[in-house]
Amino acid sequence: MRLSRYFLPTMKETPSEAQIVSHRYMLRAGMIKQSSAGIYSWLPMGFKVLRKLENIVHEEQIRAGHVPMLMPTLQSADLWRESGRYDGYGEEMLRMQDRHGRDMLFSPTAEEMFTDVFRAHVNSYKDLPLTLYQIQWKFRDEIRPRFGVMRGREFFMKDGYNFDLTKEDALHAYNRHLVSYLRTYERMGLQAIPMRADSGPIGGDYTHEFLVLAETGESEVFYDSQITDLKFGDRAIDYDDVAQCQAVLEEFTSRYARTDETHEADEFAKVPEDRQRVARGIEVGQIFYFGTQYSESMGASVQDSEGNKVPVHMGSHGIGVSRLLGAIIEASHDDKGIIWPEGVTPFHVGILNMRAKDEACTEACDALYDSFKAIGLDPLYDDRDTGAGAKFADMDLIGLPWRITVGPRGLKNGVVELTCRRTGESEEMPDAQAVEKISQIYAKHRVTGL
Ligand code: 5CA
Repeated sequence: MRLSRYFLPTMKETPSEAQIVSHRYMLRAGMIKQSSAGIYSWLPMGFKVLRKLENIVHEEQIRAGHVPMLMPTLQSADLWRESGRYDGYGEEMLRMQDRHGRDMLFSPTAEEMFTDVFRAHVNSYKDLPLTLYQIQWKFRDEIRPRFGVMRGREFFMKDGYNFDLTKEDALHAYNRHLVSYLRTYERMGLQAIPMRADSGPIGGDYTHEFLVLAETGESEVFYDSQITDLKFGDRAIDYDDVAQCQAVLEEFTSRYARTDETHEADEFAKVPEDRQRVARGIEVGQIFYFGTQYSESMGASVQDSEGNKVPVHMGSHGIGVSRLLGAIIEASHDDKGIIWPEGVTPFHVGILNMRAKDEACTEACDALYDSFKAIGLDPLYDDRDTGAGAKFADMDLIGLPWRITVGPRGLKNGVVELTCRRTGESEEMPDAQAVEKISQIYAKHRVTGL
């Protein structure tokens, strides 16, 4: 993309309404614009990162054997009356009526909707196990929407629902989700720690939240510092392998890690004192096993191998996709702007033309731009005829991990400058070598989506 043809409305001034750094940088980098409290327009670069996160989530869910689909955002209240949650959900549910006076609502989550599809089409244990999911907008009329996309009213969420014959199978689905989430967050350059949590209005006994440590996090967390040494890495996982998924779950959840809702001081005291940590975290996902709570109230059952009708065991599993943008920025920035991890960066590399009026510079930049496009990478070429200061400031603010600066002096010596956003280190090299280096860096960060 050439910046002169893109829409990237960056701002120098810090917007006064933004209290935390991710919100400030998302506004300043022209990624979002508030439309009303807790509701945002996604400007092109914000939308681009949101799509990347969505695609990573799809890839990892499909890898785990889960099946994508899409539900409506507006749902009939009758379904929610069946499960008994219509009255119980409270003021967070946005309710409305259609022209015929029928009660409708904007989906805050979708247990009822998925259970309804399941019961309409699945009758036999032979169709199990089954995990269906969607990535769709949700609405919760939060009493205090704040921190930009972190606590919005409208937000983008992946929600998955497993249907299993037995509790044992459903717990395997739970473990499978935990494993796939660990992989997902790591690909986004994040460390998200599974912590034992409270189930809230979704219900259920087994639940973990995934927390990204950050000073601005809304939850207080208590954990054993050994947990932060765990890496999922490149390990090969067979998601059908019950023992392997169980082993990963145990590895990542056996040490003390709780949110304030489930914290127990005497249990925490058993962690060696030098490893006890109290910090803050951002909840970027949650998994639940809730048994037959919804399948019983809504009549979602299958015939087992002996012909008996039994309610299915279910769980639901969510990732806050739009919240993740904020969480990633909270975890990765400096005082000049965002520092995108390679796996989620909106553009792979920035090309800075230091003298747009110089023919040699423009030719060299055009050639670099074409080379990156030819190998399937996505460069952002700052071809604007503006001062160098403004170009550097914008590039630092939007935080592409790599930048190539092309100036007349370097070109005379046959070199361009390659700079790493994170370390600030620069290296001069011929343009072909810079392209090769960037290509290698991104070889393991390709995202395809569905
Ligand atoms: N039905 C279950 C799992 S699919 C569910 O709704 N879980 S949840 O309530 O924990 O939401 C899933 C994730 O959505 C949360 O972990 C959080 O990352 C994100 N989320 C929840 N509320 C908001 C909000 N107001 N703004 C942004 N993200 C949110």
